[in-house]
Amino acid sequence: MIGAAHRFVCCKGAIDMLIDEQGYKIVVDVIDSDTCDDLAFRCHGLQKSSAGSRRLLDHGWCRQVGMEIQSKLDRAIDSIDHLTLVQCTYFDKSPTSNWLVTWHQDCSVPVASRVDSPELTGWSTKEGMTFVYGPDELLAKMLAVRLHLNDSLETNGPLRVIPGSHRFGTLTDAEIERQRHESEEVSCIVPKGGVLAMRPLILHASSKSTSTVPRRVLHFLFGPMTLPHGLQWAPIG
Ligand SMILES: O=C(O)CCC(=O)C(=O)O
Repeated sequence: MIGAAHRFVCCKGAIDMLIDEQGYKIVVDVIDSDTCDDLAFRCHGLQKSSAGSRRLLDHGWCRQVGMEIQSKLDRAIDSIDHLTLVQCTYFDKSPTSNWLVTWHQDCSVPVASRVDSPELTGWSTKEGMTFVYGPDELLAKMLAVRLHLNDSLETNGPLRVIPGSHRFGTLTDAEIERQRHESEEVSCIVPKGGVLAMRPLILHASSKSTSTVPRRVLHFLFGPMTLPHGLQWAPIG
């Protein structure tokens, strides 16, 4: 079922309720347009010299933007100041770099090193970083904040979400299929400089762009200060 594109404008209190109940929230006018252009320029330069796009926090300017966004959202998202910045990924979708992602949840978190525990699964290494599937109680506390460096439109492959799907924890493939057919999806239309804050467990997908307008996003991941099972966040910087 396809629902209308939704845009919620934040106000304190309501936003946390939306994130907790719906699993996502759009906040407009977080970063100004010139800064977005500057960030897009920096990211473009990086892509030329590096295939990697998950290691943006290696760069001081990106850490600074992440912290600035965190502080700007402080009044809009009650809980964000209790979280710490753990990763940033750059997504660049355009006519020359066009792609889609099928419905999934973000279950992997970047950690400093492997910990042997029967409760920890899904270990992987990507771009030299160690990832593990976060236990549900950890993933439920995490927040992804996607800064839009361009307008995200219906036509340039916006993120689509199934509101409320984060509340069911990590889903099996069959459960994802069921959610897809039984629940309404929403396109997250976010103007340039705005952010989409979302729980990583919310089911999300995106289609290929059919537009000439690029859709570039810095996807910041925030998590709680302490981790279970002796894990530690991957060092940043
Ligand atoms: O930006 C997109 O379209 C996809 C992002 C995504 O799938 C993710 O963050 O896991």
